[in-house]
Amino acid sequence: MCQPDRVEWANGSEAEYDRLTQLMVDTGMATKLNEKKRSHSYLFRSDPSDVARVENRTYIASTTQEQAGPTNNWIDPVELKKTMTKLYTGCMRGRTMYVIPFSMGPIGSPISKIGIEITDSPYVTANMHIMTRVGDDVLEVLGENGEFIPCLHSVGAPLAEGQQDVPWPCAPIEEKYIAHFPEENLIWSYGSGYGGNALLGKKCLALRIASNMARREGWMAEHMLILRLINPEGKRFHIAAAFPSACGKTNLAMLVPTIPGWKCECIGDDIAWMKIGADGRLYAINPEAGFFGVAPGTSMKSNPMAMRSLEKNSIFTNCALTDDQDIWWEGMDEPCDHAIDWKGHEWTAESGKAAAHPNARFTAPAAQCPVICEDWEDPAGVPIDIFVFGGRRTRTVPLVTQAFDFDHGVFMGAMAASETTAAALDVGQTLRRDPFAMLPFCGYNMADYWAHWFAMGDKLKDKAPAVFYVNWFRTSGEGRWLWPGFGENSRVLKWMCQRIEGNVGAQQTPIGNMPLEADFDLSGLDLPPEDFAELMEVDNEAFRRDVEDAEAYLAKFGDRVPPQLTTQLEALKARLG
Ligand code: OXD
Ligand code: MN
Repeated sequence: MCQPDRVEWANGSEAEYDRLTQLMVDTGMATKLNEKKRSHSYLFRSDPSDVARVENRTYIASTTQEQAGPTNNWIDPVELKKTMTKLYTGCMRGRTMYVIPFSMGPIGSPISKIGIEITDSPYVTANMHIMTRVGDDVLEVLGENGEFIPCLHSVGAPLAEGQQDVPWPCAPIEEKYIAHFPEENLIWSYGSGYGGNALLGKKCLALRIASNMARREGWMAEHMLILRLINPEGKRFHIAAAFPSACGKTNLAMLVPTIPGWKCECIGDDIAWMKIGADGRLYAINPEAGFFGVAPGTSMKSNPMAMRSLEKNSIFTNCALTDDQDIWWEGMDEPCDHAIDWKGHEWTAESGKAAAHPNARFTAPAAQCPVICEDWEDPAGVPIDIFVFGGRRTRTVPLVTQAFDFDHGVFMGAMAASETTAAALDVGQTLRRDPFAMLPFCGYNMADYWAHWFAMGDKLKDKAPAVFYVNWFRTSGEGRWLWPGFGENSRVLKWMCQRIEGNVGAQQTPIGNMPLEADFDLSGLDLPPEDFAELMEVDNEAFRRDVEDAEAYLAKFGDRVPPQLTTQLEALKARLG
């Protein structure tokens, strides 16, 4: 159907990576960075129209629209296949088709899944080397008739005989389709070469398709970082946290605690797959092998462990190129006066424009993270003690709240809302409800997904993780951040650990349990008491407005809303008075 000029099987080897990156340097798609500063690393500039996920071109093509639900775009699968087959026919002319066998999760783990991505993008192939486990050993596990998830991808830009290629081929927006056929575990992506649209193991497989499989098979596929926190006595706590895109998941995943004696290790920064283990607890693995992080704002101050993860063997997309052939972005530690910006143009600091695109990314091997857990690839996963939900809210939502119980926690996750960021191209700059940070990633009806969360809670019973809701982004009336964030977030995590250990009490408020000031570790932090009070303030009136908004939101899901959610909403209303 795609009619490529050549077909190559990817084996995941370094020689293959080097050959592909050299090919892209030769064709002008990639720039090799200064070997002394950033060894074995490359910069790419995308087409200016192809810089982020495209949510309004992302489809869940289940048999019925109800299965996809009101938060997903739906097209009849037969119709969509017809449209896309037309687009795919001949789409790889003049190009090489790469066949990439990959494993999400450690090869051979019982929680892992195998995918095969077919793509005409060498950029995608190189990124897949970092983000997943690619290679012949995947084919060995697959054997003659093992199960795999087929992922078809094309940049949608066939080349006519003798036609000169462009540095970043892609199709116009109205021809882009990021399509999922959940009943068949099938992914078809056309027209974009960027990130979550094209690296199909990530959002398409590990979240949209996997969320469907997880529901059918009784496990969970979540948009969550996974970290291990170790207290001064050496006790380990495993935390899985869901925040919308570009709200600091990568920073929290690699946190360097500021409180003495506490240590943090990273297991994953974006996706968690979780299954109930033989002991009845919930075990999580990171299905990915790399970090595809937002570059701007990442610095030695905000995330030193990420900065050290990308010192070598990394791919950069839409970052600026410095005069000494290194990368730069807004918010990096050293200022930059002159560079080539993400569009390939001369740039100076005086121009007032951004040198890197706000959704510029780094792709770095997870194994290069200095604080990666020694056992991050343990096929058994880690037992989750704590779930954290949150979003970006400049007003209303306090620094930390603990759910009264698991069902209340599910309610908190389901009602999460956040101010939007640059990770998606087309969602506008407003507050949007983003349940469990899964709004763009849940591959089926969101109301059924909430029901699945409640059902998991029923199975886990008293082994269910404790649930907390956080907001690092609250500002004062004048718009000043009230909380320093980053490493200081360890203080909030410490309180959570103390709560589940039963070492500290709490103050009961209508929205949940909150810290007693005397228990919350602020030692060594220059935080005015009035700022702390404002961070923890619960404005019942604001929450009553929030409840009204939540009710209007839930109405979209009609009678599919699980009764437990309605019960929680009514209980909150009663507590708010
Ligand atoms: C991501 C995202 O790329 O959430 O991780 O957008
Ligand atoms: Mn993400």
